[in-house]
Amino acid sequence: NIKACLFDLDGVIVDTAVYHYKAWKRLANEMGFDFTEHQNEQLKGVSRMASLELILGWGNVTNKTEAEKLELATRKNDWYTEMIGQMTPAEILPGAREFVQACRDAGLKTAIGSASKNTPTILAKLELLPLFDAVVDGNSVSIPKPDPEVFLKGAEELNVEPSACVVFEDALAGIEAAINGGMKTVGIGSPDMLTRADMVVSGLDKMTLDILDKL
Ligand code: B16
Ligand code: MG
Repeated sequence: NIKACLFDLDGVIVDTAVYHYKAWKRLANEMGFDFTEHQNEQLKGVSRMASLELILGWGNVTNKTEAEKLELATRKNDWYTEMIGQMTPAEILPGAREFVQACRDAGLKTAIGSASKNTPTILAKLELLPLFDAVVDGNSVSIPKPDPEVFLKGAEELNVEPSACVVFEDALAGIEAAINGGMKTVGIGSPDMLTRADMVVSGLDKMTLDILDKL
């Protein structure tokens, strides 16, 4: 029986992908190349430095030292944090607050499991911090999804065994991380992409507590 719900942040609770895209695009443009919104899809759930590596590859940029890469990632993050600093609770994705609250009202534990180091800022801006019993993010996790570390840490902080946890994820690597951790999965997005999830819904506005019983 389900005792806890663990939520990915970007793509599940809020759509920060548009801000990531704007900031990465600005960085790429400064280096003299561009990439598409379709390519940007591949960056979802991927850590900051791994995202940079992918983008440099798309621009055939091969001459950057590690120090230069750090500088590039920092520059992108400065633009990104400027944008997320303007976010308001109006940007919470449809049904997200309501579903998390419904979980809590039903006595389930709730946690965030995100790759983003900006998670605390985003949750504060969205005024969602009180809705989560635990927050595990890019600041406390060293191995990226599809490694289960982020969700296993969440389950541990909630004191719930992995088999009693459901993970809500929009990225395939995140679904795989949850499966690798022995958890149930709900994909947020399209069933064509999230083929390994136990079930897929288009958004948390389509979730109800009784669906959880059927997992
Ligand atoms: P940051 P999630 C991920 O968040 C994003 O999907 C991904 O695009 C981003 O690169 C990553 O966080 C790291 O973000 O630069 O803020 O540390 O989907 O795991 O909530
Ligand atoms: Mg995500």
